[in-house]
Order: sequence, then C-alpha cells, then structure tokens
Amino acid sequence: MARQTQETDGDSEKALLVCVENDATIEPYAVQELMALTDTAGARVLEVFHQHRREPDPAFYIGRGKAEEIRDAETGAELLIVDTELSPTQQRNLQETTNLRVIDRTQLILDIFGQRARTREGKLQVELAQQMYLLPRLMNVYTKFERQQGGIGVRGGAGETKLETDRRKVRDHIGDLEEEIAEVRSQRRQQRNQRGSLPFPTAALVGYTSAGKSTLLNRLTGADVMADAKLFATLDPTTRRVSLPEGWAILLTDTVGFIRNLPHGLVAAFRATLEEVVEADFLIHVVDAAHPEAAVQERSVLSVLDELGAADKAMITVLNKADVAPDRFALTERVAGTDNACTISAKTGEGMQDLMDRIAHTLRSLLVPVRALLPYDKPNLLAQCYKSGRVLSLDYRPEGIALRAELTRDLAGRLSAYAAPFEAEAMID
Ligand SMILES: Nc1nc2c(ncn2[C@@H]2O[C@H](COP(=O)(O)OP(=O)(O)OP(=O)(O)O)[C@@H](O)[C@H]2O)c(=O)[nH]1
Ligand SMILES: [Mg+2]
Repeated sequence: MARQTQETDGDSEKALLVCVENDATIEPYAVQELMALTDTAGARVLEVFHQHRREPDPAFYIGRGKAEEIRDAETGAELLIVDTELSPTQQRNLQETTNLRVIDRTQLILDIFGQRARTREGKLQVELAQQMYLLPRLMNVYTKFERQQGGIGVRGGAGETKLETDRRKVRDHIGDLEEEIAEVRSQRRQQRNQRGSLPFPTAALVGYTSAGKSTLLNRLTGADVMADAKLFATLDPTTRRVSLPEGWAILLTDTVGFIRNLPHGLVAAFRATLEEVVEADFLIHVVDAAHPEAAVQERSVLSVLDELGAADKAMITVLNKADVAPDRFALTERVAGTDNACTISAKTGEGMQDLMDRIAHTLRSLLVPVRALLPYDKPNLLAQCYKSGRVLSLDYRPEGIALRAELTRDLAGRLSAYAAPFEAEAMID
C-alpha cells in the first residue's frame, strides 16, 4: 500500500482544504479526518485554510473574501476540498472565484467508494449514489471544469459519461441502476435464504471507519480481509464462521465503515449491503478506544444504525486498540459504565477470551424456549438444535423425539411445525 502511494505521488492531484469552524462546533479532528479522506482518495494536501464564521455563507460557504484570498495565494493546487456538503450554488461560486475545481466532503467520500468498489453490487450502489449527488448539480457540470467533474481518481469512465448527460438522461440512468440493484438484491436474498438453512446465528461487525473491524474478523476467524490504516478499506461484506466454546458457531460479517455525516445518498445506496446489519441476530460494535473522538464516532455509528432501523438490536460494544489507548484506567471505567462491553486489542489478541465469552452470553440471551416433537425422518433438525442452541432434554419416543431446547429465533420458527402438543409437553417435563 505504502509503495503504491509513493509511486502515484508524482502525479497525484494537489489539493487545498477548507474548513469552517463556528463557536458551537469547533471540531479539531474534523480537519484530520478530511486530510485522511483526501489522502485515501489519492490527492496530496498542500495547505489547509481555516475560517471562523458563525454561519456558513449561503453563496460561497466561506466568505467571498476568503475565496479570493485562496485564489490569490497561488499555491499551485488544482483542487479545493471543502469540509461540508456544498449547495450547488456554493460549489459553482467557489469554483468560479478560486479558479480551482471544487469538491465537497460528500463527493470526496463518493470518490473513495468509487475507487474501492469491487463487486458488481458495490459498483452499482456507488454509481447510484454518484448519480443522485450529480442530479441537482448538473448545471455546474457545464463549466470550464466539465472535463474533470468526475473527481479524484476517476479518469474517464463514470466521470466522462456524466458530462454528456442531461437531467433526463441522469434520471433514466438512476432508474436503470435502481432496477439492476433490485435484481442483484433479490439474488442476494436467495443466497441469504440458502444460508438461512445453515444452523448458525449471525452477527455483524459495525463501527466507524478504521476502528478495526476487519482486523478483528481476521483475528477471530483467521480470515485474510484487507485491514488498512486508510479509510473505508472494506466496502463489500465478507462473512466468516467463528467457532465458539461448547461446539457453537456464528457467522460473522464484516461491513463497510461508517463516518460522521455519512452522505445520505450513500446510506440509501448501501442499504442492500447493510441488510447484513439489519438481518443479523446481534451486532458487535467496534470502537477505536484510542481515538480522541471515540465518543463522537460511537454516536455517529449509533445514529446510522438508527437510520437503518437496527438501533434496537442486541449489541456488544468492543473497545478496541487497548494496546495504544492512552488511559487504561479510563478505559476500564468506560467498560464498567457501558452495557455488554469489553476491552480488546484486535492487533495483539488481548481480551479475546472475554469477547468470546460475551458473544456466547449474548447468543444465549437471544435464545427462545422451544418444545417440539421431532420426526425421526428429519435427523438434521436435531443436529441443528445442538449447533445453534442449547438442548435441555431429549426423550426418544415411538412417535418422535420429544425435545426441550433454547434455540435461535430463526430455528425456533422453522421448528414451529413440530411444536409439541400440550400432553406431550407435560410428558417431557
Ligand atoms: N494498535 C492497534 N491498531 C489496530 C488495532 N486494530 C486495528 N488496528 C489498525 O487500525 C487500522 C484500521 O484497521 P481495519 O481493521 O482496517 O479497520 P476497519 O474498521 O475494518 O476499517 P474500514 O474497513 O476502513 O471501515 C489498521 O491499520 C489496523 O492495523 C488494535 O487493536 N491496535
Ligand atoms: Mg474493514
């Protein structure tokens, strides 16, 4: 990764960053995050311009004077990256005044996603988000910057086609993309149904980008998912089996990282991928406990979960990167004050046993009591009960196997056809 960056350093685009701070929200780490995003997108930061204003300027976002100052600074940059989502007017005005190509934070994130998408579904989703972002900004495309409107790292391809489109064409394109995504989505659902016949409960890793989700998946499963200091290393979900004590196992899915003010279109476009989160039996929320803004990041993740309708799910909060956390004592206190939480280091392996115990415990708390009479010609059902739940008692009878167990909701549902009648139930006890 590092070598690749060096190789491209020569022709990477040179960017200026602009951040506005006001009295209420002075966000010292917002600048660092914007720098990390810019770096991840493949551009080089030449200089950061700050402006303190109470309200963003409706026409320029920053003041016109600041825009002129940037123009006159003659920094040799080609690109101006602004730490917000600009209105189409603000973007156009800034572009015309500074003579620089202007990209906002949303487009920057879209660019990164565009560069990272690998699967057909991922590519379609990013393209949909890009088109939805472009639609109200089409006017800006017909400027002298039109040939470069595609953003960082998008040479030709998506960027070029955007230029030749008009509003109607973009709308048609959005319609086509939505249809294609619906198709891929139904394929996914079929796959998931097939997987649903597997006896394993599912959990999803969620968390802020770079919190250490992929590193944890690799640690727990011996998988080889790319873990990287760059943001949004993971776009496409990967699912692996994690073996637990007592012969249990879960299917654990690594998902795309969240970020504060995640562009709305992107959340919508990634809904299909994030279905893994919505459908999971429980969530493992990985927090970078060594980050100075861990609490802000944690809240951002919870708000995206809320948006996805997954806020009420059972959740384990995992405070990761304990090996580099500046204050171990504070960490211990935080764990004590948080429901179902533990401290780990996915890197060193510290705290893994505690996490495994917690996973087993969480799983157990999700089990529902079941009494059933299993037919002898369905031997797999009993095996599934052992794998995804706890078998409490068995009685081999002429009419079938009388079973008392605690099972995952999914399996309990599938066993409802064999629910034991009242008399049989009494006999099991
Ligand atoms: N010191 C330390 N570094 C860690 C730990 N866990 C992960 N990292 C590092 O943090 C960076 C990000 O880790 P990833 O596993 O890629 O994070 P992620 O949550 O999957 O990130 P995205 O896929 O971008 O959302 C990598 O450089 C990891 O090596 C840890 O416990 N301690
Ligand atoms: Mg990852």
